[in-house]
Amino acid sequence: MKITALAAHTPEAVRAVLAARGWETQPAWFAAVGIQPFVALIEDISESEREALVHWGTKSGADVLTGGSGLGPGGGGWALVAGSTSRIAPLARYDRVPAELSRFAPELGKLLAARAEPPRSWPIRGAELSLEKPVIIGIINVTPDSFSDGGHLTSVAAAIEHGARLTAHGARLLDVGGESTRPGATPVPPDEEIARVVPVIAGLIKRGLGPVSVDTRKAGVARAALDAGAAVVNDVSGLQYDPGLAALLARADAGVILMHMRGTPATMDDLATYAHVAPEVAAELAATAEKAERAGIARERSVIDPGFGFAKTATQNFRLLDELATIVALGYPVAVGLSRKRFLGAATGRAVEDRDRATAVACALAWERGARLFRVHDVAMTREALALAGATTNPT
Ligand code: PMM
Repeated sequence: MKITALAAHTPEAVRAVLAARGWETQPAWFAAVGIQPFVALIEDISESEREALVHWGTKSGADVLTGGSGLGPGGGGWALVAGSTSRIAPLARYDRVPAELSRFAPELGKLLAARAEPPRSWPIRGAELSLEKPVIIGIINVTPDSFSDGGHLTSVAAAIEHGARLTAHGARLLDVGGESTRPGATPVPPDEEIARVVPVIAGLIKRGLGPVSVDTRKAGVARAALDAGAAVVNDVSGLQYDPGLAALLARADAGVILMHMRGTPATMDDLATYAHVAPEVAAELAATAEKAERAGIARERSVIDPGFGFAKTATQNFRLLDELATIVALGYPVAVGLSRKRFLGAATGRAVEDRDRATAVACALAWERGARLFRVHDVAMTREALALAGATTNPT
């Protein structure tokens, strides 16, 4: 006799064992995915729903832990349901569960579907970016502090040259930003922001570089950038800053990055208050993505981003990176902006200009947890880290 404990953090080990023993590709894959653990926290439920869940768990072999008052409008109780995905799956079917539990089916169904069929590509204006391989987004910041040593024309030329370098290093999208969103930064008037980003976007497109994304919270700037040829709008405010942006994006065919933050760069540091950061960021991002869809932005055009460093302490950023799967579970492609951020310095003791190695490692960890898009300054180093991460987690 021989007993081996298999790697269970992905379906791959189980799939390989079954395939080696003659299973067809599809059934081997489905069985392996079914064995993957699924853990769901269900909140605001009633006393009778809690009891029904405990009873269901006993019968179906799932672990169910419950607590809370069971009082209040939504119920106030909670349950943690855990087990292999195939054991939990019947809970997402009206016809397979007692009537008291049918309220959970639609939401659980969405989560299970997202896990079974994660998005494989991202339609942006004029292109479709495959997510089977990491998408590295190269940062081109055209804020004055980035180009303090040059006049305006030199700045534009330097920014375009920089874009050419990032592309040569493997960037699949170039993100042009004209307003600093660092903690405490003051807003830039729209005309000034347009004057900074539009010549660079137009110049990149003219050189055949891109696709190009514009990093802005403002509808006016987004409109000017789209007119200049941008294919993506990256909104760090997640549609909170400018009420006109959602309607503009609904009319355009651009890709959209919806980032999580609370407040504005001026106020966000005081809003880093979470009981449990990943589920709270996930809930707030889900609300943002629904708002986008209600405004008429096609669901498949939205990418979500948990907003590392925005209204989060260093400890919260570490928790969020570790629990990134909670964000990925929402079913949208996930982008991460980890590059050179303060919390990387907190872990490594390195100054901002010496954080590219930490950035590359953090991106590899994020890939392993399901992120697919990576916004970075040093594209070459991150590409190397992600090439390794991709080769390890995507066996061919
Ligand atoms: N971070 C910054 C700016 N834009 N956009 C997205 N989508 N995600 C981010 O994390 C993000 C962003 C701030 O970083 P920088 O000042 O180094 O560009």
